[in-house]
Amino acid sequence: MSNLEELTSSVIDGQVAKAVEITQKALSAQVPAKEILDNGLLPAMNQVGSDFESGEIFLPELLMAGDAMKASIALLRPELTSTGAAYAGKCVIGTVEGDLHDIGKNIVILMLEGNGWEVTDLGIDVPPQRFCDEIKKGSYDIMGLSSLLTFTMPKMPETINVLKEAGLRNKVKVMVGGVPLNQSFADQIGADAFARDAVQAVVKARELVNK
Ligand code: B12
Repeated sequence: MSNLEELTSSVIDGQVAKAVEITQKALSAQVPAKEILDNGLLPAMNQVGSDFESGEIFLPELLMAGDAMKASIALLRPELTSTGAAYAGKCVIGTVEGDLHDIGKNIVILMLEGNGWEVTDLGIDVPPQRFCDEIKKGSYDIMGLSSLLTFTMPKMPETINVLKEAGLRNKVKVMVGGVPLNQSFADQIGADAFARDAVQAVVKARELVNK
């Protein structure tokens, strides 16, 4: 088994210390952080997602896998964010109210930061008004909303409406993402962009400020 395959299994098994150790070893062996993310960590999340769906694992295992994933990503952060890219713009991002998923959002943040974006992270379970207050405060180019749950997706149009009511909708572009979303949902709620993953998020963010 290669080291990255071993990393995948340690995340699936929720072995935080082992996942951290393998990640550290891979980084010391000059394996690029992006490769560790794409080939070691992300396959683990796909696997636990389908195991959870099919009832092979339950919430505690899902939580442990999430913890192992987050601990490993933390080690990749310095390399993923230090690309020396030119300043691209300012973005505020958060996971919508009722939703506690943040692994994907955090990867989007790493990629944006690595591509010259200044990012304010509002965290998880962010109420619409909290986004609105932040837009009022800062001169943001983009507001990013994440939702991994079908039942928290309606919080996205709700957040956009709160912005509209405050007269702030035209101050910022809205970019949405999360596994249950698609372009037609983004169009339907009046978002300016949808990105299916972190790489696309960087591309779409650049397009939004160049428009
Ligand atoms: C890990 C995980 C958890 C962890 C989260 C840990 C954490 N800190 O995030 C824990 C254990 C807490 C959890 C809890 C729950 N979960 Co969960 N979870 C997952 C799992 C397995 C992986 C999610 C993940 O991190 N993927 C990896 C990342 C990298 O991918 P991603 O999130 O999709 O992000 C990428 C893109 O979507 C995009 N993106 C994401 N955000 C944004 C934002 C912007 C602005 C942009 C542009 C792009 C973008 O870019 C990212 C990077 O490429 C998914 C299954 C799956 N396959 O998605 C289920 C899943 C999302 N969970 C699910 C469920 C049901 C739950 C619970 C309700 C379970 C329960 N019974 O309690 C709770 C809900 C708690 C809550 N209120 O939020 C369901 C949702 C089903 C649905 N239709 O809504 C899923 C799909 C599992 C399943 N197949 O049933 N979960």
